Amino acid sequence: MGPATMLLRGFALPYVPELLLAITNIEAASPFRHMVTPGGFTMSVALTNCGALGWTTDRRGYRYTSVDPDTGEPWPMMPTVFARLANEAAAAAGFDGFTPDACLVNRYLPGSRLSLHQDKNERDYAAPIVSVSLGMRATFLFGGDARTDPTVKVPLYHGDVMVWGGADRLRYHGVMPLKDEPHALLGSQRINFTFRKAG
Ligand code: MD3
Ligand code: FE
Repeated sequence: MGPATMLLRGFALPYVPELLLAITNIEAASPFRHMVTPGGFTMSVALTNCGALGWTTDRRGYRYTSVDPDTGEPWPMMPTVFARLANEAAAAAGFDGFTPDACLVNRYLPGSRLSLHQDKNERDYAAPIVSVSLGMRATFLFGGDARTDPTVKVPLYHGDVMVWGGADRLRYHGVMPLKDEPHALLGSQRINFTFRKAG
């Protein structure tokens, strides 16, 4: 894929029960919502966050905040099992000492997609990004450093973990519209956790 990208198939499988329990608690405090981009489009992916910082977007722009703008309360704490999974996956990919302060949780339903973008609202690009996929299969699009660079398609399955860092950290990426192929455990949805060092 890329020189500093590692796909760890099934790495999160032992953590799934704890991850699903944690998600229930997170969404009870900070529900999934469809945010609006600066361009005025409502995202088809629903999202929430846990950790000290959470990613948000509205008409004013993209940013990280310590308070959930919908509830006025801090984002729910990052469960210790989340931080441990992210740290162990990063280490397995060659990034020792990864301590995420933000976890963006994306929920995809059939038809949800994420158009090509870069993740560049984080302060420190030296830290990797760790992403965990649960539920339905998605087709991930991995591009280059320019929006017009060609993309490769990579299927992501329940339990897969991807780690991006170094030279690949600012590559364009996205997710194709989700097909409805119900998953045995999660049904017609896909949940993605993306761990970052944002602050
Ligand atoms: C590749 N999420 O939340 S995995 C995102 O599956 C996001 O929900 C996708 O893109 C998803 O921003 C893709 C995460 C990911 C995150 C950062 C990256 C992939 C990346 C940075 C560089 C290259
Ligand atoms: Fe992204």
